[in-house]
Amino acid sequence: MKYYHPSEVEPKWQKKWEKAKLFQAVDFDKKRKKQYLLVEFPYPSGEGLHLGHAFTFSLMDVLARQKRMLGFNVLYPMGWDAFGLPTENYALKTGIHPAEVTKKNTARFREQMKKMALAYDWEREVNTSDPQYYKWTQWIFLQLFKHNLAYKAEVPVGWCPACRIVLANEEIIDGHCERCGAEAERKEQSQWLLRITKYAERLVDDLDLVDYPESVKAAQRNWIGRSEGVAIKFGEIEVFTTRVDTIFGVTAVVIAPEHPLVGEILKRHLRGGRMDSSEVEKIRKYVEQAKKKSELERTELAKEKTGVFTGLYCLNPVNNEKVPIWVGDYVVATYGGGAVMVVPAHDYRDYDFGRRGRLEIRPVVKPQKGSWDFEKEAYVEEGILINSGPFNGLKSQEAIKKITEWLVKKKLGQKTVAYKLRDWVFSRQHYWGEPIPIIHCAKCGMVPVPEKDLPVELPYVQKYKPTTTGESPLANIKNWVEVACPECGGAARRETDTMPNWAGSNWYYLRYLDPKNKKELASRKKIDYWLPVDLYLGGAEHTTLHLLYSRFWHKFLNDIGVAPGKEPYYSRRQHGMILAEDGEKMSKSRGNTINPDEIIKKFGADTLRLYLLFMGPYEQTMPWSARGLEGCWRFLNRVWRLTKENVKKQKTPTDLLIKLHQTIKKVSSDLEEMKFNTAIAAMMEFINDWTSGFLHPQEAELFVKILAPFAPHLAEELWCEVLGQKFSVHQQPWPKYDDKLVKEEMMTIIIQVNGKMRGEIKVPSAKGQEQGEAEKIARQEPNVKKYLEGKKIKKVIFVPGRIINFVI
Ligand code: ANZ
Ligand code: ZN
Repeated sequence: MKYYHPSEVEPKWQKKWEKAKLFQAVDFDKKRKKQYLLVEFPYPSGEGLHLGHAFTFSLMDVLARQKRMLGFNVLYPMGWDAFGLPTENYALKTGIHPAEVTKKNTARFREQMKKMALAYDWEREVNTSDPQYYKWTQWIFLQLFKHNLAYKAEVPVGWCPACRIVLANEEIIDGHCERCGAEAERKEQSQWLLRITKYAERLVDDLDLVDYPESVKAAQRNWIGRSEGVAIKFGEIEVFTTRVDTIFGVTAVVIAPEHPLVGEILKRHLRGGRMDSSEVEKIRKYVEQAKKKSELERTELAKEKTGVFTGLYCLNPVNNEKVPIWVGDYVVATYGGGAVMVVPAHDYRDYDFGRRGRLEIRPVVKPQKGSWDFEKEAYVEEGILINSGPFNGLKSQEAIKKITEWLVKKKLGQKTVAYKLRDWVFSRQHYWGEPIPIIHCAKCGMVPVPEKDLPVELPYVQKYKPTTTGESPLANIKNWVEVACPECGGAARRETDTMPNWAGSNWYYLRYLDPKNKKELASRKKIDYWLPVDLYLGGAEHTTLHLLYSRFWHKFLNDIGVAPGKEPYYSRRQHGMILAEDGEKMSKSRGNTINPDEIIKKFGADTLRLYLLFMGPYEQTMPWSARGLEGCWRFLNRVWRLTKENVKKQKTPTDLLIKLHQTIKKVSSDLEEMKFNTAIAAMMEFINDWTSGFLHPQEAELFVKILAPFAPHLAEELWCEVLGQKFSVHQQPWPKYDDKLVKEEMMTIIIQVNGKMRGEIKVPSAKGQEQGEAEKIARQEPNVKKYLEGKKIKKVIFVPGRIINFVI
């Protein structure tokens, strides 16, 4: 064999590993420290494993293997996030049942993962669409329901007319359906909601307990959107402001079209007849139209801030001024009470709203230095108060304190915290999801399905097309929908909505711990042993909500005594994206995708794994390079050849030995920091030195061990077949480097013969200082040897650490 043949070597070891069950995690192992490594589990799409999957899984696989060698009891499990629209859509198109489609797809993924030598503990595989799994997703829902954290309400929801599905906020991208791109509409529909807002504060505060990248924490905080401010009574309207220092500049109060007062105002007008009916009609029309628009259209996408005057006034509590009340759709109904005090001089939105002579622009804060033209633009920074009665001259922060105190004392206001976070719309009107385990009874109302009757299985039917009415397709399945009420035994109907895709992925890290448990979602003892997840690795896209939702569920499960700790994931890291060779995003339509199967076929899985990790720092966006890939292929081949040819049972030259130990040190510390690429670079550098020297078999073994997590097949082949060691290299302890050797610095000494340079040698610093040692090494130098052959040496001049001159 001139070249190493992965197509023969790789399947051979894969089979052996599988048989030997090398990668199982051991519950309750007390001798070793546990290490729970989690990667985001894939959606088993029909396209199979893509390069992005191969990338994440390989990153974690290297860590998992190395941690095992370091003596940890490693749990690195895998499963399938299998519910969701693509499968349902594919099933609708082909007529194959989604469960069948899922089975086929997961089989293919599993196959591909095994080909990549991803060392999972397959005994712990989970599948969110398996009734034995979603039984517990339903169980968690029931607990939420019983704790009043799940409720039904009419809510304005996004609606995709093409997919005929309710869209959650996060599924509407710039006003369009995330999946099909159709323009999203709005409509009111009765939906299940989860009261995540009850956990808003803890979801922010507990970020201090976890090790996430700052950007990830910021995204969590941002989504939750916590603001500290004051709720102030302007007569019967309560407004929320974060800038109470601007209260003397208020020239209107604007309430959201959904504000309860709007209906009241309309009624009052009709009764009192103070306003003529066309004016009243104008208000009614405005309110109706606003309700049709999405929040985005009303706020960020709106060209200008619109509104109508209600004809009524309220009082500004600080100066008893009459303030006109307007209705404006830029005010969000669900935030801060749905009413704002308008300060056109100091807020961009208010400035825009008050422009065109609608409202007076009254400056009440001026910059500390310089002047400002309030007619041209709002001054939104803090500054010094003016036109503010007794508070004139105060700095904004002091004024906020003083005015708040005053309002609180007079009972006209109170400190509050507002959150942007809303309750989570938790129902979908689709077939391929977890049925919500509730029964509607005319007499008893909403009755939870008794726990003994879980799971509520999806009926296995052929017709699961979404209905055009917006109802779930399950509503059409009569013999499934119609049930006896668990409480009164009367005729009742099942809830026909299903859960969103997020549900199953909210808690899968728990089910891995005890995937076959029939009595509980997982045994508490096992959960206590393994949690928290030590490292959670995933992509940077679409993770904000997944993290938020699963943190929420974990906190709830902690509250009801199911799981320990406040947070599920102790640390989180996010990998970057691999771009196509042309620097663009890989996409089927561009035709620039790289298929991992083809790479494996040509170069083997080891080369693919190695290259994915070698491309650059894992958290960066990096373009694929065929040349880089080939470089890794050549590297592995050189390792293969060197292990066969440059290993001898003789003392390894000191400089090579030093280099080896330095490499072990570098790879060890780099892996601790997930610097995969520099670890690989260090190994590449090492084999350059190895090419010009021989390693003792014992030292060659050390190198094979540190290569093992990266190139598991080749390492096993070298370990067992070339070095003749016992299966398996993956059960060896991670090598320790010799500290003395690592610290040993090498120096270069120039060798001269009669003052002319004839060569140079590299020696450990200690030896380079000492004539005897250095001279011995220098005489061995082939070129120098030639000049000294048969000559009589008259004198040796030695300059420690620099020169040896043989005078002949
Ligand atoms: C007066 C004011 C003056 C404001 C000023 C700001 C600057 P954050 O920081 O995002 O929490 N606001 C309050 N409720 C609102 C609602 N339901 N819809 C739209 N806007 C609302 O923003 C808080 C500020 O947003 C509040 O402070 C209020 O405007 C506005 F120079 O009050 B401010
Ligand atoms: Zn009943």
